[in-house]
Amino acid sequence: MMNKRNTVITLCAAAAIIIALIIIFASVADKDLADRTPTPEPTMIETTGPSVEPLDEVTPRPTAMATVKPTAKPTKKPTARPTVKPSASPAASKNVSVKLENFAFSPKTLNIPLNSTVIFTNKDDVDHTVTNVDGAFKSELFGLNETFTYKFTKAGTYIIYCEPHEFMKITIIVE
Ligand SMILES: [Cu+2]
Repeated sequence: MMNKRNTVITLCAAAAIIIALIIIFASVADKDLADRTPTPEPTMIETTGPSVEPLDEVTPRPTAMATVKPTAKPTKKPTARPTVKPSASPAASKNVSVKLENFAFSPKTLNIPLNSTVIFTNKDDVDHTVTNVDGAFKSELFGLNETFTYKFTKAGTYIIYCEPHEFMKITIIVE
């Protein structure tokens, strides 16, 4: 029993010594690491310093990319829209000539943009009228080389005839 107790005590003491040595070594190692780290730290700071700056440079880059994208988009949109609109609006209104000749409208069908003006000219030595079936407009009888002018301010299909000669017809489509 005494031998076993002594062995246990010896083992415990040895373990305690070993633990103490480990602690001492660990603390020394920590001190060594702590002593060593300060020396690399300045070099690390120098290395991390420049590496931090690129990080700052990286962060503005996305902002720069974002600033470039919005600037590009608005520039494209205004350029495209004005180009389409002016080309469409000037073509919107125009003056078109229609003849009443040989007891017939010429042409017999006509497509015109909204707000266009049509000038009807009588080329017969017989009086004609320009009369809309729906009553939107109606001319008086007018003779050779006389004209009747009407501006189409509403879109739609206009069927027009001559009152004395109902077979004279023209269809005008206003878009
Ligand atoms: Cu007529």
